[in-house]
Amino acid sequence: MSGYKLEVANYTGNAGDSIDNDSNTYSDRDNVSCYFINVILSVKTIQQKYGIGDSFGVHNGYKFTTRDRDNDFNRHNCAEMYKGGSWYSRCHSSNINGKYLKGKHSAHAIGVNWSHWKGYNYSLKATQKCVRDVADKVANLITETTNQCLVSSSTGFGARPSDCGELRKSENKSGVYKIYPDGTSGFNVYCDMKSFGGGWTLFQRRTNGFVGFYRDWPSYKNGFGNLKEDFWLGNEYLNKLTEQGYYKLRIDMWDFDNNHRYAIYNTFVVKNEMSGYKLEVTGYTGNAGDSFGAHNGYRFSTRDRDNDTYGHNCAEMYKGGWWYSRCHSSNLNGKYLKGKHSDYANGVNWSHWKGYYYSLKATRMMIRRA
Ligand SMILES: [Ca+2]
Repeated sequence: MSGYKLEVANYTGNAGDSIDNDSNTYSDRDNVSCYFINVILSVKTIQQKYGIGDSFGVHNGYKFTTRDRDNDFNRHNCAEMYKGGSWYSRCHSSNINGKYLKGKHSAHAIGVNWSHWKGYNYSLKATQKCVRDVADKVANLITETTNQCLVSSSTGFGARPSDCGELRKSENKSGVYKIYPDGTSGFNVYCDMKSFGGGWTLFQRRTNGFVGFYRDWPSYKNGFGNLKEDFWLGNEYLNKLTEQGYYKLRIDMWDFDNNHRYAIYNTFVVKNEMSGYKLEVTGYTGNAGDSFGAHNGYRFSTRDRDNDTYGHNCAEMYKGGWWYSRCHSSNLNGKYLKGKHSDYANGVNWSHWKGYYYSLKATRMMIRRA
């Protein structure tokens, strides 16, 4: 038994034919088939009607998961978390068997979502009666189950949130909170509950230069500074956070004239220490220019640990800890030089916006589940 493993390719059209055949297997008595047909009809309808982005292809190769059969690649049960049945991975970019929430919804990714079109907080309206019927049935079933389990599950979530996004279900004030990513006994982070929808877990902030960032490997590993002011959360924590699910990265920057620019990356992972806290970052959008994407695939370097691909030690040359290559297009952990500086590339630099001779006034790096 493959667990109804999904094989899709080439989302522009090839999926259609095999989907038609499968749709004949629909049976009201068989829940799995119900899920199956619902997904298939929805995908087809959505793609044909709107010609929208491929939020389904990434599910290719994964097994089908339901609330009572966890076949996904997340430590938790994606079906349970996102209230559907699907070929969840870790967990989803589309959730068309999610709850039928009729448009905008506040809880993350539990609706009939198609992330590349409407994001994770908009539940689609099904266009075919058959789909709608199945969706309603699933929704009813889940509502019943949720009601039965309400006490234990809500207590569980509130007590051990895996990140600031989950914590936002019970807290709406920005500040320092303890979170419990997978495989940890918990640690403190700063949560931004206001900006851009809130639920952001901060891992870097520069505002005034009082905290020095020219530090060694253990400092960058375990973090330093003050979570309420300037700090680096720590590569170890960053690894634990970003490996427990899909995260996007948001970077905000300000210059000394109080201009603001930002960069968002749709995927962001920091691998473990064995890998050198290797960076995976892709999918830039924003108005600051892409000065971080070029660091994708590189390991972290500090003044005492040269993991870069340059002949000399970039961290030592440019006075920071970063995912240096040969060496950088951004250096947000560089020296706090307050605007224009004469030494090349050793400030808090973001080359695509301010070049290599301007050190930014403030920066903030934060993550939220994608
Ligand atoms: Ca080197």
